[in-house]
Amino acid sequence: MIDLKTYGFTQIEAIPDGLVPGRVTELRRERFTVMTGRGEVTAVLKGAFYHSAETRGDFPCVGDFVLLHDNENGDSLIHTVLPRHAKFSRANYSGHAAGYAKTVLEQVVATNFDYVFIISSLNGDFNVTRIMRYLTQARHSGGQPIVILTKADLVEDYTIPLAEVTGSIPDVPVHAISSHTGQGLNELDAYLSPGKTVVFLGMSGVGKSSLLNVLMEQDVMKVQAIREADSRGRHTTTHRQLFMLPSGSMVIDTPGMRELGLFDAGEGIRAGFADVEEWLTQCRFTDCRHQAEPGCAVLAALADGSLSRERWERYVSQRHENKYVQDKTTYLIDKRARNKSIAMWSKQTKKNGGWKK
Ligand SMILES: Nc1nc2c(ncn2[C@@H]2O[C@H](COP(=O)(O)OP(=O)(O)OP(=O)(O)O)[C@@H](O)[C@H]2O)c(=O)[nH]1
Ligand SMILES: [Mg+2]
Ligand SMILES: [Zn+2]
Repeated sequence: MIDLKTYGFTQIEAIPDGLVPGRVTELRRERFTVMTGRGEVTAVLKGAFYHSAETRGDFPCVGDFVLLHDNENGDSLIHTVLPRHAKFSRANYSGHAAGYAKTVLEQVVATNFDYVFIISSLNGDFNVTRIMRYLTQARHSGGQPIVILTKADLVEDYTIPLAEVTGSIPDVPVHAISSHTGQGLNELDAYLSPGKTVVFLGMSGVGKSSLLNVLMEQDVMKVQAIREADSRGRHTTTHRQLFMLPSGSMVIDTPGMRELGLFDAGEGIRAGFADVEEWLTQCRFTDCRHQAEPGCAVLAALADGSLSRERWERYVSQRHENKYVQDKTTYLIDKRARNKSIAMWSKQTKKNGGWKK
């Protein structure tokens, strides 16, 4: 018997008859692996799920605690997703045409974690703006963001890029490590205590699975050399999976993202750029566009150097992207709600005397 408490499960009030609790440990296309009291089982979604979920975000995801109809002779059926205490989402653009997305859907990457490791390599592809985008998305995920700079063995002096990151985000812990030499790994012990879950996020090739393998003390995930020409990864990991470390904490490894699209990031932006938003409140006009308006506090702060241009530009571009995504977001509306709105609409048109030609 497996004690689900070791997987971070906290007893819920009453589990309905015929259902058992579990934690989703793996997701490949429509197939789930779920850790239950009798070990790992494979599972699919109960059909009703597709009709009652209001948005894609309600579908189960790696890290979720679920209730399922256990089936000892085949696939079990996932019946309910229990409330989440943490969730990391990204924007999933579809229908790209000449740089425009037709629609944006929420893609939930992982749930119910305690820490978000924003993993970035110190080698050729090092980029603080990108780290800050991940950070914006992680700030209101419900987990604590931690920045992990990998491959410290590849750079002559890692303290320079380290100082650049800590200077840009003074409120977030940053660690420089090497999975190859073991440097800095002991600094991570503080996060890896029993029952805690950490999600690994970052571009392909930054060394997420390499770090997982070191922490697991065995190779559980494939790793692959990055491309010589541009230091980019080869998208080696293709599915999300939760692992139980020997320390009793859990890691969710994820596939590297080509780009992280901000999704519903308003609060994360406000939290990460509170200083910038403070200047905004001091402009003379409430509808100031901070371009040439008299009494603009932002222009004044930029001019006297109390606000750096780089920081202002990062803020403006994240705000702009978040607004764009908000405007394009569509939700999969469940059929009942859609039918109801069609019924209401036809009642309305009848009352108005039908279609006016
Ligand atoms: N020198 C050095 N190389 C590293 C380190 N960590 C990872 N690498 C190398 O970086 C390459 C990519 O590592 P992976 O662990 O596959 O990267 P990943 O982030 O899991 O990539 P995806 O699965 O594609 O998202 C491999 O060649 C690793 O050996 C490190 O600390 N030092
Ligand atoms: Mg990987
Ligand atoms: Zn202004």
